[in-house]
Order: sequence, then structure tokens, then C-alpha cells
Amino acid sequence: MIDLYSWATPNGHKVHIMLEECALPYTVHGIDIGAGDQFKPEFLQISPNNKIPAIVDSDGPGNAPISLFESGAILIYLAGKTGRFLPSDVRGKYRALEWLMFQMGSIGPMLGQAHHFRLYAPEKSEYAINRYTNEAKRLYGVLDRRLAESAYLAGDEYSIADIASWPWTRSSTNQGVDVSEYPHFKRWFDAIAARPAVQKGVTVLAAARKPITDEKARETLFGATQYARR
Ligand SMILES: N[C@@H](CCC(=O)N[C@@H](CS)C(=O)NCC(=O)O)C(=O)O
Repeated sequence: MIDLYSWATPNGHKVHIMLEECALPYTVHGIDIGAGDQFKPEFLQISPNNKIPAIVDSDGPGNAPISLFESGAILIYLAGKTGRFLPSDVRGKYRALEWLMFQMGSIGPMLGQAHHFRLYAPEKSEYAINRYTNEAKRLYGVLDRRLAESAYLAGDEYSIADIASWPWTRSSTNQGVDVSEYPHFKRWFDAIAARPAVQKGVTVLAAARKPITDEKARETLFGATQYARR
């Protein structure tokens, strides 16, 4: 059985979707990151960077439990466990890992900064908003050009690279991106949005999530609580 520690955010959605796609049974534990659950010692034990998602698989390698943090590592682990969504041929596998790393290193961090400066920062910085909005548009361009060549990021098959990237692009409007300018991306986005496992995955913990508007949540995520020494 897999215990999922998560919240209804793009990084959480990646793992929710993968668990649904693989039809793996799992128990959900909500980690309310606005309320500070990510700093509880028992969560930090499995996720030392105080971020969701994390999993504990009681049936890990060698029939022993394993805990994992970092969504990319979790997706690779679940792909290995199930033999799904990571091509088995060597070239296909590295193509998928390449685009997964692109998501982890660029799409997630840069679109996250676009959200931060466009939506959450207490002062509006024109420089920061322009920088991250321009970077978001550049990254959608990279996706669009790739998806002009192939159905999915790794090639003909839907893979963990798509599962990782798609949730971040649900909020394109908040990132200042007009998806009608990226038709190949839009075709890919709509195809993935139509998958039943994706539709189910984005409902996990959705009812519990609150918008980050109150001062307590803002302080927890972006203020002194975040930077306290632990
Ligand atoms: N690279 C990490 C990023 C995870 C991440 O940024 N999680 C956010 C929610 S989307 C979080 O837990 N934030 C809480 C905090 O920073 O205290 C991953 O992909 O798992």
C-alpha cells in the first residue's frame, strides 16, 4: 500500500495523476502547506525540504518500506514499480527522462516564480513580473516546438514527462500565457485533459485547498516560518 502525503498543487497533481494512471491503491494524507503541516517533524523525516509531495510505499524494494520525496523521483519510482509510462527501449527512456528533467529544472521552478510575482508578492515588481512572464512564454514555446514534432514529449507515447509537465500548464492564464499562441501545446494539453485518470487525479484533496490569501498562509509559505532554522 502507498501512503501519499500531498496537497492539491501542481507538484502534488503529478503524483496523484500517476497513481490514478497506474491504478495503484493509495491512502491520501493531506499536508496543508498554508497551515504549516510541512514543517511537522514527522513530515520532515520523509521530506527534508519541507515540500509536498512525498510517498511511503510499504511494499518497496526487497519487500521493505521505502519513502521518497521530489515528484520527479516519485514518478520514476512508480514507473519502475509498475513498468508503465517510461519507455522500455533505451533511447525512449532517456528521451522521457530528458523532458522530465526539463520539467523539474525549468517548467516547475520558473512557472512557480511567475505565480509568485504575478499573484502572491505583496509588492508588484515590474521587473520580476516581466522576467518570469517572459520566461513562461519562452518555455511554452519550447514545449510547442517539441509537440510540433511528436504527439507527446518523449515521442509517440504518453509518459511521466507529460504527467509532470501538464499540471503546471493548467494555470497558463495566471502565468500571463495565451495558449492560443501555442497550437501544438494546446492539442497536447487537451488530449491529456481528456484522460479519466487525469480528471480524477486533479480532484484529490481539491476540496481541502484554500487560496493563499490570508496572512497566516502567506507568512508560512513566504515569511519567517519558511526560513526558521530547523
Ligand atoms: N521540486 C519539488 C518541488 C515541490 C514543491 O515546490 N512543493 C510545494 C507545493 S507545489 C510545497 O510543498 N511548498 C511548501 C513550502 O515550500 O513550504 C518537487 O517537484 O517535488
